[in-house]
Amino acid sequence: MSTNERKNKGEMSSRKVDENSKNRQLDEFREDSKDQFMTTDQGVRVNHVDDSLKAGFRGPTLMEDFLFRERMTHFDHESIPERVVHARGSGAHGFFQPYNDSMKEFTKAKFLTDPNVKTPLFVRFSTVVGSRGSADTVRDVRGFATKFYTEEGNYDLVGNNIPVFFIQDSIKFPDLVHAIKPRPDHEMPQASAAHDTFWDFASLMPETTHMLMWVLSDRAIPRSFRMMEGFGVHTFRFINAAGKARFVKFHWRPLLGTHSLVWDEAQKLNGKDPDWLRRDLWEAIDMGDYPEFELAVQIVEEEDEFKFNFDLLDATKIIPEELVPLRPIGKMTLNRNPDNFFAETEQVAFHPGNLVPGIDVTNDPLLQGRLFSYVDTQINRFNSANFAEVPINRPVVPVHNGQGAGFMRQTINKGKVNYWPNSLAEGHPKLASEEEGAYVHHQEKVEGHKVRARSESFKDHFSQATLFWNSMTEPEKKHLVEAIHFELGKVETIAIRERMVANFNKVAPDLAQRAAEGLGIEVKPEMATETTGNFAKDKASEKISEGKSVSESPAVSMEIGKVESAKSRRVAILLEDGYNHDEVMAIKQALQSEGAQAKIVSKVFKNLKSSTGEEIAVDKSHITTGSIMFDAVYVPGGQASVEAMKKQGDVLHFLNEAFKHCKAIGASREGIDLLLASDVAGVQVAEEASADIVSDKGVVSARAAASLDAFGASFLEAIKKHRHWNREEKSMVPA
Ligand code: HDE
Repeated sequence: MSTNERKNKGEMSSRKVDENSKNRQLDEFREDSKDQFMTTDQGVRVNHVDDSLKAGFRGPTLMEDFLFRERMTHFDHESIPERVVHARGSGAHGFFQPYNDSMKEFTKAKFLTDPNVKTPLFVRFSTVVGSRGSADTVRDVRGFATKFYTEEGNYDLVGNNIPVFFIQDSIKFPDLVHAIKPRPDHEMPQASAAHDTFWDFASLMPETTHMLMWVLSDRAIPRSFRMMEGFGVHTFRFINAAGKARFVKFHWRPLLGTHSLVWDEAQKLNGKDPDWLRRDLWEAIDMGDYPEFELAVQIVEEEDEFKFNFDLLDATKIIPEELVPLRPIGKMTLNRNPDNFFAETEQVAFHPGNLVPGIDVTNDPLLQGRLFSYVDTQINRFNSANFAEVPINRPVVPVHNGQGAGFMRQTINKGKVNYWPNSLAEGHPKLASEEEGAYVHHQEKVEGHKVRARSESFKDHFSQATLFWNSMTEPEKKHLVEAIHFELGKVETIAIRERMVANFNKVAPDLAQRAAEGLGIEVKPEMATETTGNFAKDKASEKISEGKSVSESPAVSMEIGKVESAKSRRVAILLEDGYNHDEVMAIKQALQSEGAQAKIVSKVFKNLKSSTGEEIAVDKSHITTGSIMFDAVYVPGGQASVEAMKKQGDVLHFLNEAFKHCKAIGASREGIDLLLASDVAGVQVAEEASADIVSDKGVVSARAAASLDAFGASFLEAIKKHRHWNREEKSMVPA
């Protein structure tokens, strides 16, 4: 057996992948300085790094100071260009495991069909518009990109938390991004669409309307990366072992449910903790609250391509789940934080064209453009085609080809042959057949004239925007209208506001009316923009006109069918000296038993003394935190504690703000007096001395507290609901 044959034989068996394959591979590149001497990059030990080498104590620095030069050169070159979009991101490692082999019927992708395989993966969540140092909780689409290190090579699912996109053809992407990014003259505003240029573009491009509805909804201000859905957006293809192809849409569903912040809270968090989402992800994984997402797909037979009243290749459309239900495939668990932000989260390079056998692309013109853009952009970021060799990007299976040169090449390819065909290396590396795992593109008949145009089947830009609006609950509609008031209220050019409202009028007259009311303008339907694009009637457009649709899609609402869970929710317990220890302990335990986190919040950091002499440590002082950093708040009894807090503006503000943001509030015994001293209004509380548990609009109180267990259970029920929007109907308290 020749060396090559031996090597290849070994490699065939080394294509087996397990949950830890990537971690083991990364281990080869990890550096741990514990118990080590400091060295230069050349491995020479260093004795002093506080002074440069000088001619005399006060003399000039010498050119020969290799230590100084090395440190400074390294520092000067420490950054790479940030991503042109999705610059701000947070990463995590994890694995994916199918529930069963039910997908075998549809795809030959092994990592989706073998329930015994745990495929390692890396996820990067991101915002789109802001630069790398921008705040997390801005109103924006979130990126949700997953790199699966499968035994058949890397597969990237580069999705977003919104299932549609702004535009239909990727040639418009540079215009879209220019319009939404800060203005070219003064580079403002950062990380926000609320400015004239974005809405100018949007108002002239009606194809953006459906996506705008999602971006104006609470989906664009997620409570946590762990609580948002993910979507592949485009229609892709599944190919099974027999070569049969079907259309497929990918969905990630968070097991904690899909939940959002409120806008006032999101804006305040930008100041109080601009790393809110990043920190939330990091801390959850650090504490063992591993984020979990279910992967599900919608599958459409090829012969049903024109069964709907929209084009499956149009990325501004969803397939309503009511028409094609989701089929669960398996679960992703994120269980490890990166070791090094730059090496992993910054250097990870995704590409929708990283495909494995069993998954293929479609002719969606938005996807087609992406297939070019991602590699191109990596070359700008890495200045080399060798970015796939960076540890986080390497597949866990062997790589062999003749592509051996370029900046920063790591692999040392042996031998004189780097071309194919060859006889000098006995035809190695050899080509694989489809049976041996080669990627073979799905054969699709394509014919047509060379045209710079779109099918008329892409022409309808409003029906699904209307579907979205019709599927919202009233609180969701209210938030969406308020988002319009904010976003368009920041637009100074009145004609842009008017054009947008006229476009909204095509979505739903009541939406336009409500939007106009907050903007001081009138609905002028004649200002609506005509659909742009060069459309042509073709077979597809004739066929889809008869296709199926729905008038409502409850699945797009975040409120209907909401997952209710207290898991990993953060609850503030407001205390001062003299608090009731039994109550605090009982509620803390009740919260923890359902996976919620309780934190003691007080004026200053110290050990607080209870009315019965016990002590408890303060986790957060008021100056370092705020209600916006919690999901719920609890005020236990204890006369002295409550009396002290009544005099603190911070405490009253905390309660008022939590109330305004519709969060669960719990109060027992004298704790209720603090509620009564605050601006919490329009809800029933247990005022009477004998009152047992009163639960109204998420405010749970118990004066007699006959059973702390029952009180804890009621409070938890309120927390699980996430928000109590019915409170919003009442006049609001200042926060
Ligand atoms: Fe991207 N997009 N995109 N995009 N995209 C990038 O690639 C692009 C689109 C998405 O965490 C860039 O590596 C074009 C849709 C995510 O590293 C760039 C078009 C969807 C990420 C690029 C789109 C996405 C990117 C910038 C229109 C959801 C972050 C840096 C045709 C399905 C990945 C980079 C990460 C990043 C191009 C539209 C998702 C420039 C041309 C639709 C999650 O290549």
